[in-house]
Amino acid sequence: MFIKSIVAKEVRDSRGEQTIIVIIKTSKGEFRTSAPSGKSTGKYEVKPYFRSLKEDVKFINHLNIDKINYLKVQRFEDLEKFENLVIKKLGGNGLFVLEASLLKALAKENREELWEFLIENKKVRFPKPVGNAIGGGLHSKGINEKKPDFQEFLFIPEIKGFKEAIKINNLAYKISGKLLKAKKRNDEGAWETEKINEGVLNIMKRVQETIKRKYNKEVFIGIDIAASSFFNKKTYNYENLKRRLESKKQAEYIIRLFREYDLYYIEDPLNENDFFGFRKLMKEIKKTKNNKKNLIIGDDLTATNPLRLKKAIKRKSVNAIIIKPNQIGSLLKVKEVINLAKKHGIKTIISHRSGETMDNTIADLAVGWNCDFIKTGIYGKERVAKLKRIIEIEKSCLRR
Ligand code: 2PG
Ligand code: MG
Repeated sequence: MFIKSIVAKEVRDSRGEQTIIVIIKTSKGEFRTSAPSGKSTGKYEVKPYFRSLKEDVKFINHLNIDKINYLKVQRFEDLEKFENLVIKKLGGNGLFVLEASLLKALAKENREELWEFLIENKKVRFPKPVGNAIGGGLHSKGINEKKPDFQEFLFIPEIKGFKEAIKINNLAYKISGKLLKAKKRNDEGAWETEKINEGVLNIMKRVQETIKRKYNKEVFIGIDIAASSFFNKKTYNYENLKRRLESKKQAEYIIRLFREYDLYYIEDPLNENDFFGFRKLMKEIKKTKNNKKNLIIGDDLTATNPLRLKKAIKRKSVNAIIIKPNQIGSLLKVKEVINLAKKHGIKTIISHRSGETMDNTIADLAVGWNCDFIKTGIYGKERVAKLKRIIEIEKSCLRR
């Protein structure tokens, strides 16, 4: 592959904040990737930029292209040679967009799409969608100064076929909005509400029942508690519930919700250092006899970092992990985390961030790397861009 130019620029994300885009030009075309940004970012994520966005942009614009072409990067594994040139000078966002654009260019060289270039066993499996329908926490402003403390209320359709599953999530979203009489949406396009935690879960139950009754389809309920965002040294401070819970009580509260609402998916129920608390929840869900494999998921806990996942595996803290490429930056590391998870039977959930762009790279990564789920919103062009991309891939596979 012969690179003609590499250009980095600042662009705005869905929150109107500045982020980075990288465009690589080769004789085969132009390949671009832009980065998302989190609001409930974890302590163990790498910084999005090495010193600042401006400096990452400048560094990329000054890369020595002859030197990069000399490396002869051809396969995914060759990324290592390239990474050595840049890894110490870029933050997670800068590194991710640069590497992703490079991979897209490489894929084209092979006359492949990114997902095809990445896939190893040629057996295409599609992820299941995890759709954020109702919001709270740091992503929401709330209504009349009230909002759920939990950050996301998610629907996960138990249906074959990605396109069909998306239809069910759209229905779940619409019915939720109606039952809540919602008018406003938050950062991720999820409904804003003044209902608090269980109030929202009651609505979700009704949505679930309606979908079963009217459409004869199954949809599971999930939450992202994003517990680190309201944990303060010793206690979980429920501002909206006006309650403080110590760690033990927090775990008990979540276990109660898990039983009462038959929660299938529980993300970051405890703070990002509490590997043993997570383990307690894992033990609890194992005791439950039902026909689904309930998920205890690490996001801030694991931060897409192989070392943190190793720790979580050793302590039996999670059975699923959120994968956000810009939490670590290096796509080699992202792949390493995914491989490690698979080796240990841990489900992988590739995820958007609350601040997004129209970029759909995570859709290709999800299919190419055989992830079990993809978490994005249900509503809003930046979220739908990712869903559409998977539907497009699904369609192209059906045609073959
Ligand atoms: C999360 C994400 C995405 P943020 O916690 O899972 O929904 O939020 O991007 O703000 O970290
Ligand atoms: Mg999360």
